[in-house]
Amino acid sequence: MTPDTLAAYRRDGFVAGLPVLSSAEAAGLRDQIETLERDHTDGAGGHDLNQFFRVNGHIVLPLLSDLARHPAILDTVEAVLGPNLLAWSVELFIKEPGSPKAVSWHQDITYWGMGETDHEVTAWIALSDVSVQAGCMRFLPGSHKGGIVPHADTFDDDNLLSRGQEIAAVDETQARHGPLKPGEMSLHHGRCFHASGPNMSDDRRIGAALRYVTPEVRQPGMPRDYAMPVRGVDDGQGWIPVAGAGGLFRAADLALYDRILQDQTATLAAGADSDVGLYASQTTGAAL
Ligand SMILES: O=C(O)CCC(=O)C(=O)O
Repeated sequence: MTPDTLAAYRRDGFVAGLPVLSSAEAAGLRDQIETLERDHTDGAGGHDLNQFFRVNGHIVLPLLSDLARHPAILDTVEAVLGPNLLAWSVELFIKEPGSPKAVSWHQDITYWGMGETDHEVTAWIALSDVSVQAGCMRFLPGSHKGGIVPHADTFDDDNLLSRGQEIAAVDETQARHGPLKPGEMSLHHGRCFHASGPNMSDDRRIGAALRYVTPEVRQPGMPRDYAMPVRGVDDGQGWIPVAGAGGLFRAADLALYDRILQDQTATLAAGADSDVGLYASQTTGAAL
């Protein structure tokens, strides 16, 4: 992370095209994801694989807890947030070739229950060619400098977000695309307006969103939320520390997964007037 790149992040609320994984590492991770899809679609413990991919996958899938601890990713995140880091959430965003699935304009932090903190960042890692054609993210520069704006829930089937939430009126004329090659990363601030279009390419579009916070961030709506300390020290005041997956679908990790889901749901699904399927306590056999 050069000083210019850091300055661009602070000015715009996002930065794209940061090389963090080799193309062999990115291909290896993609292969692990596709092996899970082939062998474990039904997931475990009453949750299908899609739910683990979309919500807190680092609790039960070693590939995702390992990725959240990757030194090159943490070096970059440390330049933004400082030396003490926790991984709060890990999610995969996959769009099949030709799929209409898209992501509406939103600010991540709207439903996280953390208020408007600046002590968080999302590191989004491309595990395939995430081109403009493949539906890469686009960002509205400087939008992180304002507060959280109203969002409306659409529950649109073609929206990848948990409740299809969207900001009503966004002036897209200033928006910038953030295309990524496999192994490259973008960073975005939780208040930065961002969206992404359908995948019009002939390959899958696969990305991992790693959400980092610092020890001082609080979740006022919960006694304490869960996060995985990944670098530096945690004072243990704001977060219940979790170790990350100890093996694939380990019984103790599955039990923790359920506890976290139950404790987080009230915050993450707050205000929704329909069920937010991604946070359902049992998904096996259910359409997400
Ligand atoms: O993958 C996408 O297109 C959207 C991801 C996103 O909204 C996020 O990581 O916050």
